Amino acid sequence: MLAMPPTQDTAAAADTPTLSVRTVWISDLHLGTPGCQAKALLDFLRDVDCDTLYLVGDIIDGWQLRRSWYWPQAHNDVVQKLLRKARKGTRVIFIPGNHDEFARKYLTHNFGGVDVMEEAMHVTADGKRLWVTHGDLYDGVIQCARWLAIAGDLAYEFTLKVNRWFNRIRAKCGLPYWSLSRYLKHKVKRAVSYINEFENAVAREAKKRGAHGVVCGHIHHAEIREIDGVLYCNDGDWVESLTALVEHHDGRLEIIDRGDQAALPGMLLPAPTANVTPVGLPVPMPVPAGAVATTVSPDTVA
Ligand SMILES: [Mn+2]
Repeated sequence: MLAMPPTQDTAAAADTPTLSVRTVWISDLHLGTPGCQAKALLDFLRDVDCDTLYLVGDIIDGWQLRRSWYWPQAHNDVVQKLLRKARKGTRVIFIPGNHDEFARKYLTHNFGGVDVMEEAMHVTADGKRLWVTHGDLYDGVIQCARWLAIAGDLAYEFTLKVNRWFNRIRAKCGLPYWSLSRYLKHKVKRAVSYINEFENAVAREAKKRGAHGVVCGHIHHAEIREIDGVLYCNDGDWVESLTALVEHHDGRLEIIDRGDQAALPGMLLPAPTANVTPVGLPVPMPVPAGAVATTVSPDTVA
C-alpha cells in the first residue's frame, strides 16, 4: 500500500463534506492518464459523505500505464482519499472494468478496506434491487475483438489530445469551447446503435438476475432512464463529463454533474467544457468510423 504523504493529512483535515448521501457510484476515473480530471474528482470526494461507495470500474487505467507511465500527485491524492474513506467507515467496493482488468485476479480480496468484487447487488433504502457492473462484459466489441477495443482506445486518446490543441487555438481567437468528440459522435450512426446495444444488453442482464435496475459505467455517459421495465443508471465518468450517481437517504437516485469544474490541462481557458459534452468513450469503436464518439443523447435514440 502507498504511504500517505504528510501534506495529505493537512489537506484531509480540512475536509468538510457538504453532501450526505446513502450511496455513491463513480466509474471511469482513468487514473494514470492525462485525461483524468483528478482535481475535480478530489473536490467531489471531499464534498461527499456516504455509507457505501462503489468504484464501478476503469478506476486505474492499466492499458495506458502499460504504454507509458503517468502518475502525478493528484492521482495519488485520489487513491489516498479513497483509502481514507474506507478507513473512516465508508464501505468501499471496487468492481473492476476492462481498463483495470488486472484487478479481476483479486476478486473477493480486501485491500486496505476496499472489497474487490466482480459485480454486486445493491438494495436501496426503498427496496430497489440494483445490479452493479462496469459493463464491459456486455460490450460486444471488447468481448469479441480485443484488438479493436485497443485501437478504439488509442483513437479516443488521440481525439482528446487534438481537442485540447484545437480549443487552445480557439480560445486565443476568442472563440468558445467546441467539442470535437461531440461533433464526431453525432456524425457516426454506428456509434449510436453500438451504444444502444450496450444499454439494452445490460438492462436485459439485470432483468435476468431479478433486479429492478442496473448501475454501470463504461460508455462515459451518465443517465437514468427506463429500458424495457428496467431502471438503467449510468454513473458517467471523470474524464469528460465529471459525473457521479448518488442514492439519497430515502432511496432516490440522482446524477451529480460537476462538469462545470472541468479543467483542460495547460489551458488558460475558463472551461465551460464538460457541460457541453458528455462525450465518448474509451470504448472501442470500429475505427474508421471515428472511434471516438459513442455517447448519444436519449432523444436521438429510438
Ligand atoms: Mn470500460
